[in-house]
Amino acid sequence: MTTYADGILTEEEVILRKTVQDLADRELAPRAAEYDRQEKFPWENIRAISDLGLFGLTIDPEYGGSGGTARQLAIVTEELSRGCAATGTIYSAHLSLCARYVDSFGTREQKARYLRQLATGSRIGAFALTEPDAGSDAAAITTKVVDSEDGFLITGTKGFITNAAEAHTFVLMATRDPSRGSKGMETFLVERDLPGVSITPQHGKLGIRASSTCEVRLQDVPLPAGNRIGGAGEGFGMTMQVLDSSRVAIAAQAVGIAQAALEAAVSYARGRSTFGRPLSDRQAIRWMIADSATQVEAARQLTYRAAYLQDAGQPFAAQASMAKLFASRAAVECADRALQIHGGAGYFAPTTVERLYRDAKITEIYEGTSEIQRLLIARRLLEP
Ligand code: COS
Repeated sequence: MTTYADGILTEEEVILRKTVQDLADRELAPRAAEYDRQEKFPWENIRAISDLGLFGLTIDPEYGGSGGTARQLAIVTEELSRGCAATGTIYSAHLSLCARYVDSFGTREQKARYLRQLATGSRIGAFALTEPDAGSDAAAITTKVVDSEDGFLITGTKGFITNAAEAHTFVLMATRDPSRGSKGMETFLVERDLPGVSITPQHGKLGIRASSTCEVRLQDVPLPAGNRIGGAGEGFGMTMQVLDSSRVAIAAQAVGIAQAALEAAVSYARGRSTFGRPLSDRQAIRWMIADSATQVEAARQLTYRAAYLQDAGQPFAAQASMAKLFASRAAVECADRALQIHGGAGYFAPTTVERLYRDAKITEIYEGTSEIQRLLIARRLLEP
């Protein structure tokens, strides 16, 4: 049933999408309910993604990646998320936050040391910015870095860190001096087995339950001098740039969830009869499906547009925010309509629509809430 904008994709992109679509239908979607129920990290999915070489999709070929584009990343993230949104989250934190950071701003030595294993998926990556008292206000972090004899010592607490329970490589932000706000921020590569690192899973998420989310505590964690990415005071700008590009991937994740909801709605409407006629004959149901299909298509085009600008080396941050803002709302509304069409049958687990309804919400929250996206879009217009 899938109706994608084939006209604007290259032949290579159509093949890529078909490959990941098959993986999602064959492996990810059938396993999604059980992983969700058990809150279990989907290692089988991780291996399957690794076997296809997708963990290195956008990583520089010099370091074992495929050098793919932002649009290819959007295509893959959408399809993975259509099958299993939690897997889309894991993939995105690994590739579009952690690996992208090292790829964009790391030294040759850092890239050689970390990117190869990230590209194969033999090591999972995480991105540790958020803290209990610093979410939307990213410059308010208090995790502290001080110089040591041969490098740095880091102390503080990070919260809501995706992949932390399984990750080896953390891109982590700390501050020299919290009173300096964005100007004090620095970025580090932290390995999980360093002394002073402790990781505590945070259970009970509404959705994307197969992805792990953890608190990461650091107590005088020693880092060699070579583990800082960029210079003193450069952390905030680099982090904002990585978030700009990763928001395109989250928009794509939302498109995948919305598409899955649309497909579930169509399938149920065709198969279910009430008052002697299929649901799909009812105008009320048709309008819901038409609205969802239109939102999915518009969200996908906004996402492709942001990715296109990124790939063309043009400013794309506002378009990334628009894509995330619109696509995340589309995911929530499409999941809501799909559940409404299913009625009571969709209100119980394990049904796809019940899971999608829960999974969709996070896309309006993480990597910048919808309120932060609006703030960023308005800033571009009002404070050029
Ligand atoms: N690219 C490059 N540099 C950027 C930038 C970007 N996208 N955005 C900001 N900067 C620079 C600014 O140019 C400014 O530099 P100067 O001090 O040299 O002028 C500096 O960074 C501070 O920027 P700003 O004043 O905009 O910072 P604010 O604290 O006002 O606002 C927002 C920052 C709200 C945009 C930021 O905190 C944000 O994105 N929050 C959401 C965080 C988020 O997504 N968290 C989720 C984490 S992952 S689940």
